[in-house]
Amino acid sequence: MTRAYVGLGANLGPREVTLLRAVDLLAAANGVEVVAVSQLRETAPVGVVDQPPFLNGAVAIETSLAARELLDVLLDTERALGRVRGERWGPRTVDLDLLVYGEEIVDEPGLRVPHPRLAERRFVLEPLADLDPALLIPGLGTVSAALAALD
Ligand code: GSY
Repeated sequence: MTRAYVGLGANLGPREVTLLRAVDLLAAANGVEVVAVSQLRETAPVGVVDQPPFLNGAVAIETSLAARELLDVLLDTERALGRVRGERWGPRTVDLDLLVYGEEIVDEPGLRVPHPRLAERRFVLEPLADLDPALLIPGLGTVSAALAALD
């Protein structure tokens, strides 16, 4: 079993309902056990700023799936919740990002773990800190140190 962390985000539709439904769908997936869910926080959009505010959080899971299989579960879950891929940095009904997968560093087409922009994103680091501030992000250090570096 591997401990993994998944980022949750939404800025269209009933954001909280959608994110809680995403957590339920992940919990129901084969090979996935949800261990803990962070607070959900409203955050100002980063990148393309002319879009609605996001609701962001993160979930800790234990999984028997390989990283690529887990990514497929995340993509299936997004589709089940009605996500249609539009503009790359644009608004979305739901976004599930594989942030951390155990101690593994993966750099393959379509799958980079830890998530490449994790260290720059307070909306990702704060939920991870809710779950485990001492979490060691492979190649980066602890979540709490990454957050302190943003201050
Ligand atoms: O990368 C995920 C989508 N996204 C977000 C987000 O989830 N939260 C905030 N605050 N800004 C964002 N910009 C993008 S793109």
